Amino acid sequence: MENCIFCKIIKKELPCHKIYENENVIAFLDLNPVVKAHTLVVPKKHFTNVLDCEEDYLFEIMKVVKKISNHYKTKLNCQGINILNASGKAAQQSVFHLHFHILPRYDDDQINVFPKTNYQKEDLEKLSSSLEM
Ligand code: DGP
Repeated sequence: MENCIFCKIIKKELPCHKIYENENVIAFLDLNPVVKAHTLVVPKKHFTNVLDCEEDYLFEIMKVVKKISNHYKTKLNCQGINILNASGKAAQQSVFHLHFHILPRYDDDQINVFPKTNYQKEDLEKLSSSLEM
């Protein structure tokens, strides 16, 4: 992928602040961190997002997500971790190379990644039967 910024980082054509790397996955600090140690976990193979990612590859990525999350729990003494992914523009994806965000969290950090809204609850019974796969 010629113009993909994360492909360029993977190929070492652009710098990054690397936390971890193996054969399939690289993890580095986000350039626009929401919290301290905001980290991106990125497959070395180019996928646009979760929707087109091979399942086996997804497993390799999640193994690294878990490894780094546990590392941060010990190293940073954080009390929680958010693992976030944006798949698609409507979901606020801005870099179209699959990645997962790891956000170390603290009880008193005042960050709200799940804001309360006035969204009207639907009839969940109806909704679930219409969505059942
Ligand atoms: P998303 O909006 O979910 O697609 O997240 C993309 C993230 O990537 C965003 O938090 C900022 C970060 N980012 C964009 N360009 C670069 C870059 O060149 N280097 C690094 N380290 N992070 C980047």
